[in-house]
Amino acid sequence: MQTAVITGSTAGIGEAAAKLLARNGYRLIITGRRKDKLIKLQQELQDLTEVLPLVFDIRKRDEVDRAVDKLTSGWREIDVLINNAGLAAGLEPLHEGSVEDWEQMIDTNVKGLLYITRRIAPLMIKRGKGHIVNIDSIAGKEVYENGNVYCATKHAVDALSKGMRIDMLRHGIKVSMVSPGMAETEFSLVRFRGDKELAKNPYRGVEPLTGEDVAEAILFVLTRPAHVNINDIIVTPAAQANSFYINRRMNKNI
Ligand code: NDP
Ligand code: 8X3
Repeated sequence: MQTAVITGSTAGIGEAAAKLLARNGYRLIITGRRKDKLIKLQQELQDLTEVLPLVFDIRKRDEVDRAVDKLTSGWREIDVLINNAGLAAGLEPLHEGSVEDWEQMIDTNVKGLLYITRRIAPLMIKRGKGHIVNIDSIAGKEVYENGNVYCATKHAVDALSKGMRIDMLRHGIKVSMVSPGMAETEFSLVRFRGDKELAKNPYRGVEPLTGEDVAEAILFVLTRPAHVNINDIIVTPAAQANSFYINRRMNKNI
């Protein structure tokens, strides 16, 4: 049985990935700040697999270190790390942006990813095997208006994934990316600070991806034969060509 760590498992893509991996026989370490959500997910999945919830804020290096230090020897045998925790905060032109939002995005999407990878990659290297899957975005491939800092953090995830793949090569650790387009999760609600009306805007006239759609791509990446590595999967709704072109009339139900 393989053990997978999924950061940001309390909602959206991470939660869907936890459910799909549990159904596919993975043992799970689920993480996030919201303890109640992690406990609920653990209870939901406990008949399928063993689940260890770890509550920490990925922006806080000491919390990440403490969580990894506390793992018992069995749980330190980690086969898969899914670096998923992340967010966009705000959608403003750079000169009107909030410095607090920038710091939150950089601290979570870039520094948080680095903190946890720095602790888990050596455990994989010691065992001579492992697979790191970084959740990037189409925002990590192209920059769109007002996306400035979020896009920069996702471009950083793209660059870090490429760098990690090179550094891990000699250790037999695979490094992949899954790069989604528009997925309806808590993402927009977080970006627009809980404003439900604004949060619906991006999905107007479109059938977006679900967390489950992205989880399917993650599972595909994880289940390739040992000699195959998927470097990146860019997955968008059928109605989205890229960050700029969206067919808002394609969803006939709207
Ligand atoms: P959600 O808001 O639904 O989920 C985000 C997850 O990240 C939550 O579990 C949240 O947990 C966790 N998280 C956020 N901040 C922290 C923190 N400081 N410490 C620990 N955990 C944190 O969003 P998605 O599922 O959509 O996003 C997941 C990833 O997918 C992100 O990296 C995002 O950039 C990427 N992505 C999303 C797309 C979309 O359209 N939805 C498209 C492309 C990429 P908690 O709040 O409990 O801490
Ligand atoms: C999330 C997708 O297009 O809102 O990474 O930036 S987008």
